[in-house]
Amino acid sequence: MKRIFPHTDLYGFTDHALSLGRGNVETARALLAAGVKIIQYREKERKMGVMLEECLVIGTLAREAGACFIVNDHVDIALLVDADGVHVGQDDLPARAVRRLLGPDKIIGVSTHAPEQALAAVADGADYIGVGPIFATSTKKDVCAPVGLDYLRWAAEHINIPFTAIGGLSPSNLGEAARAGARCCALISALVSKSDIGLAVAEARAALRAG
Ligand code: 3NM
Repeated sequence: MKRIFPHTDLYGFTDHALSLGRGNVETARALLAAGVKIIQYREKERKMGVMLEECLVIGTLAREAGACFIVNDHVDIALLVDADGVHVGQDDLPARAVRRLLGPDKIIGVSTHAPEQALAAVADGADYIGVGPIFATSTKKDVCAPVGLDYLRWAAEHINIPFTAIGGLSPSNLGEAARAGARCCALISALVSKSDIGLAVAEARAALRAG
């Protein structure tokens, strides 16, 4: 069955190191309970066996909640847990290669930081792209300097597949992102580093609506 990137306002993530001691399953549960409809499992430092176990559980929770589950980088884990898709960065496996492994039905997302990368991702068969980092972030270690709202405006005008704004987004600037054309916004620290994830999701949604 073809998996579809959901029409939704917020894209949530796991990030164990930023989650105030919560486990990734607990974080995912809280995001899903708050009505987040797409979650990406993104872990850079965990053992593969642990990631597989966590993804099995989170994938099941997401399915039960009617949410989409994406695995960062690890095509093998995504296949093993029947995730909805995989997200890759510019230095990971190219989307075309990932497609050969995943087949036609799963979602492939690609991080992009400039118009050429966005156009290349679309040409390579990405189902959605990340557009960022819009603002400064310390969550992604090897990313370029913030690209600002100009690239977001460009994407809103020129990209005809779903895209999600990402990087340094929080309730204080989501209105600006929305006015620049973001319909879906991805937040990591502004959700997982809050003691009450449900409240953080509600505040982010309110800021997006106000924008
Ligand atoms: N990708 P926070 S920025 C995972 O620009 C990621 O591609 C980015 O985390 C990109 O919401 C980023 O805590 C980190 O700033 C976003």
